[in-house]
Amino acid sequence: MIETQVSKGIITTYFDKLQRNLNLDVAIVGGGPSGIVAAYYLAKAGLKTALFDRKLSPGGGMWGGAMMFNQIVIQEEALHIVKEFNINYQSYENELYTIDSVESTSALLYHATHAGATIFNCYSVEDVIFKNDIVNGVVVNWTPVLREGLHVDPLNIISKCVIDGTGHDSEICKVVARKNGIQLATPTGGVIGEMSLDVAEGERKVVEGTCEIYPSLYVCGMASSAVAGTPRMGPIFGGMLLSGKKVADLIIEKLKK
Ligand code: 48F
Repeated sequence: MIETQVSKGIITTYFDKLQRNLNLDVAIVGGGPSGIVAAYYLAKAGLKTALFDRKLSPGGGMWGGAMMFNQIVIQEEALHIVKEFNINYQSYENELYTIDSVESTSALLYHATHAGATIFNCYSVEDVIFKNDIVNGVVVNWTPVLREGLHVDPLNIISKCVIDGTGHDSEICKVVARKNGIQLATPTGGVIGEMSLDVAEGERKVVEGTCEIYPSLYVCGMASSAVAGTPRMGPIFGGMLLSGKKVADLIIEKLKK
């Protein structure tokens, strides 16, 4: 019966995929621009990478441009990433470029999965696994379970490194700080905070904010800015793309040693 075949095709291949991703090199929490770019470069480097996003449609704040005007502005420094993802772009002014938010979000998602990263949508990361004070994985549950407040236990995903790409809420950093009774500080030099401060001061400079904020926990995108407690950045995305590539580079260097 074709009906049974279709159901079986979905169920068996989905659970194969889930089983293959129970032990990872890198678990990325959050499918905004920074997390998806990180997923692409990590998978391209041959690392076993999965990205978890609580929404049905990953992409974070990218789909809507700003105020749902679906155009995105990026700085020239990030143009090589736009080209790598084969996204059309237009030169605007002052070394700024514009891209279509729908084209670019779908391009990021397509190239990340095509490079070998697995994206799990409708997954919320609700906790972090530690082994000997080192972050060693994430605890996931269905977003609808959490939304409904159902009493259903989550599942564990073991991972050598975890990336917090949850945007302004920096949810994973908050969990790690709370569980350890500590405050997560930015590294000396304050690179993380500069990302938003520069824009707040009206400059067009772009900073690729990221770091290993706790052993084996990395932070990228707006989460890194939020951890630093700096003002919210305007809707300009070059830093998000560069931050995703930079966090991938840091992890590739660490894991490939
Ligand atoms: O906020 P978001 O787009 O992350 P980003 O990569 O980019 C920020 C820009 O979009 C924009 C900006 C640029 O100037 O300021 O805001 O830093 O995407 C974060 C994603 O994380 C998901 C959420 O659904 C969103 O798609 N997310 C947040 N918390 C969790 C999560 C969680 N606990 N588990 C799974 N996904």
